[in-house]
Amino acid sequence: MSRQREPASERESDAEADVPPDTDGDGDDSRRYAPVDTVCPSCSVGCGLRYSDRTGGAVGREGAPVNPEGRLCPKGIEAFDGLDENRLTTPLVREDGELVPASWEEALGRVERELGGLVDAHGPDSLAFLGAPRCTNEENYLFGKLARMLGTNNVDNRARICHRSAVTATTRRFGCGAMTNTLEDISEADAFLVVGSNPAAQQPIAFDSYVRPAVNDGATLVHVDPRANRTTRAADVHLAARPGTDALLVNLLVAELLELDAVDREFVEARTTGFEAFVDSFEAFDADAGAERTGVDREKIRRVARAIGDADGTAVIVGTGAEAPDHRGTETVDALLNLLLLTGNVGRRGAGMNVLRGLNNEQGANDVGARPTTLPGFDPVDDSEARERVAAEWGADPPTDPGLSELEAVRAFGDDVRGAYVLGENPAVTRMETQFVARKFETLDFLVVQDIAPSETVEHADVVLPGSAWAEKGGTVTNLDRQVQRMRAAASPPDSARRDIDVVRELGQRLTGTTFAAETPEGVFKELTRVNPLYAGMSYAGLESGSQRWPFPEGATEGVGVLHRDRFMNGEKRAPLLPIRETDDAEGGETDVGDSPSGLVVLTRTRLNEGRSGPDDGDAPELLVHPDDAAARGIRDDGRVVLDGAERVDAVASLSAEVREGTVFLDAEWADRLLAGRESRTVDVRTADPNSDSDPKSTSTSTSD
Ligand SMILES: Nc1nc2c(c(=O)[nH]1)N[C@H]1C(S)=C(S)[C@@H](COP(=O)(O)OP(=O)(O)OC[C@H]3O[C@@H](n4cnc5c(=O)[nH]c(N)nc54)[C@H](O)[C@@H]3O)O[C@H]1N2
Ligand SMILES: Nc1nc2c(c(=O)[nH]1)N[C@H]1C(S)=C(S)[C@@H](COP(=O)(O)OP(=O)(O)OC[C@H]3O[C@@H](n4cnc5c(=O)[nH]c(N)nc54)[C@H](O)[C@@H]3O)O[C@H]1N2
Ligand code: SF4
Ligand SMILES: [Mo]
Repeated sequence: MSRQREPASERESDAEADVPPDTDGDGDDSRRYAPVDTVCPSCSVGCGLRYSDRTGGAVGREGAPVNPEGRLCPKGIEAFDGLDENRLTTPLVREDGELVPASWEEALGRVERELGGLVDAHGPDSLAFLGAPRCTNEENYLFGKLARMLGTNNVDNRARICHRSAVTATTRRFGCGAMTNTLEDISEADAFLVVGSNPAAQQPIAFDSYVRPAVNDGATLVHVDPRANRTTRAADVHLAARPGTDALLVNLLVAELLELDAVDREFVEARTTGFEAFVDSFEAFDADAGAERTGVDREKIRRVARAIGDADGTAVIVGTGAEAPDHRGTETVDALLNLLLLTGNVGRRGAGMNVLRGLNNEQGANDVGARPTTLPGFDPVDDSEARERVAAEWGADPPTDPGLSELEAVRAFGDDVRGAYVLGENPAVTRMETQFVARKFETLDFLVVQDIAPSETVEHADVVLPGSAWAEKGGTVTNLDRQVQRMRAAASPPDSARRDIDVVRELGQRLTGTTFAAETPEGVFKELTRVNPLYAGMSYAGLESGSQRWPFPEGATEGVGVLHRDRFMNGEKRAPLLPIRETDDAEGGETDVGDSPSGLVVLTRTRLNEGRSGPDDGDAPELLVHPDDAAARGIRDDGRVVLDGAERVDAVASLSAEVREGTVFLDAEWADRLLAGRESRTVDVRTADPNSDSDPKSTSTSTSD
């Protein structure tokens, strides 16, 4: 599929507003934003918004694709707040160990020399490109193109980590890891099975506009989470399974569904393989023992199975809590896919596997190829047709061997990887051991970081390039249900900061010696539609007043809502049902609980980027403890406690039945310190109160679900 390049004269202007600070000259130097139609940068839901002079903040846009009523959550309303604070406004280069201001020419020249020098001396795989789920499709596309034109597939983005199991398992079985359905159609579900996800708090407009109304209309909401939270409050049933037993819990549901004969035979016949072996694998399944291990009453599990059996459509929603703590297993999601296939809840409205992604352009960064194993459009890096497609466009063959993932790349710093280009992410903060990561960054020969604000990663940089915040750039972003929308610049970057896309383009030109990229985001998007078949039929004109959803083939008038309708995205008619021994963690699996007599499983939530407070604040964090666990340890409400994990953390106890017994909840900044580099989430928890009278015998066996 080769199409003519657009003649230069036909390149549309992007109509991007360049709004200088203090346009009205009233001496108030707080920045003004143009009221252009753009997209909320704060989560993957992708609500439409614009700046309002009246409110001095963001307001929703009526008729926007995701939030047509113009609703925004508090985080969206604050999207423009603080954009000027703490900005990087001039390039920095390291001189005698210190980062000092430099000209763009000096900074870019150094990046060109250093990265180019590493390629010459050690080959292109000595470089890693890390970025950027907060940046646009166009920026991520060019970032991946730069890596590959230089000869390496070492390009990744770290938002892949937060939904790794879900995306991996769904891709393996259905050929595509994206949300199988759309927000709009899942509102037709009769049952929602929400596992390890708190959408009422984390994707509030999606939840309030598409899930809550269905529940108010009578759909059953089942929340599987060891901690009760905002989503639980809207739920009909809360299954607080012990951490580590989610797959077992889902298998218990499947066993009940088999017993109820709630199998969609027609679907199973037409669209699955392995049914007999699947059923056989449940023969020796001991449901009573299983229920016991999950800590959930079997009758409650039966009730949920009946609701799913009776439902016309069941939609599964998963979040970061469904991820394997070791970032490797896929048991929970595989068990959920079995449940969906068995009940015929795939390829139709009001159903499906709905992975609610996190950051605003997490989906898009992956779609356009900021991944070590796939080219734009998810074709493997060794797929000959996809390779030809990009080679025709780039004038260079992409490398065939898969690259390193972000975690692998960081581990290889100082060894195989000598230089890195980090765009809009902060990989120095990870769940790996902090000192280890810091040491790794220091072993790099050269690190360039393009960011808008100082960060832990910037501290290690040799060159810092000040980029543009979301409100200062144009381009497209792709939301959690595959809708591509236009982000429009409402201001220009402050001082000598530059638009991210311009910086990547210039480095591309310098390092590849080619024109590298079109001059406008629109030109780059046009190129992207030629290399990514999922975006083939899209255009800025088509996106003008709304969204276009992938897959959007060339010549189509609209995108596809429900995936896998007649065939799975891998071209197969059928997907495998996986026998229980491949998904079950009942044997040999761990519940985490009981590793040590005083051990409790630490639950946390995604590190919130708003109001980031941390261990430096001096205040001890709050630890939610179940009253029974507290009694067993002599821990009092408001009493001081000590947690011994990778590091020691001192906290103040708050007794609450919100957490199930055997677990405690702690905010991520502290949980990270406890769990850094460990595979187990279990830590010792003890009172720091010298007068406490611990009575281990008072532990009760009741559960909080
Ligand atoms: N306001 C705000 N919204 C955000 C973000 C933000 O920073 N602020 N971040 C965005 C990002 S990047 C992401 S990835 C998403 C995250 O969205 P979610 O994944 O919905 O967010 P979490 O609060 O981390 O919820 C995970 C849930 O899993 C539960 N959990 C923990 N362990 C287990 C377990 O073993 N089994 C089960 N069943 N549940 C478990 C936790 O108790 C918690 O309720 O949110 C996005 N939305
Ligand atoms: N320890 C620990 N690690 C985690 C998590 C956790 O809870 N704890 N959460 C995980 C999850 S769910 C996620 S999604 C990831 C998030 O991982 P990151 O995306 O690395 O997280 P942030 O801290 O938001 O870092 C984003 C960086 O990009 C910069 N930035 C923002 N917008 C732009 C832009 O438009 N252009 C440029 N050039 N820079 C920009 C910000 O200033 C910031 O330094 O972290 C994962 N890792
Ligand atoms: S739900 Fe997400 S996209 Fe919508 S306003 Fe809130 S933070 Fe922004
Ligand atoms: Mo995330």
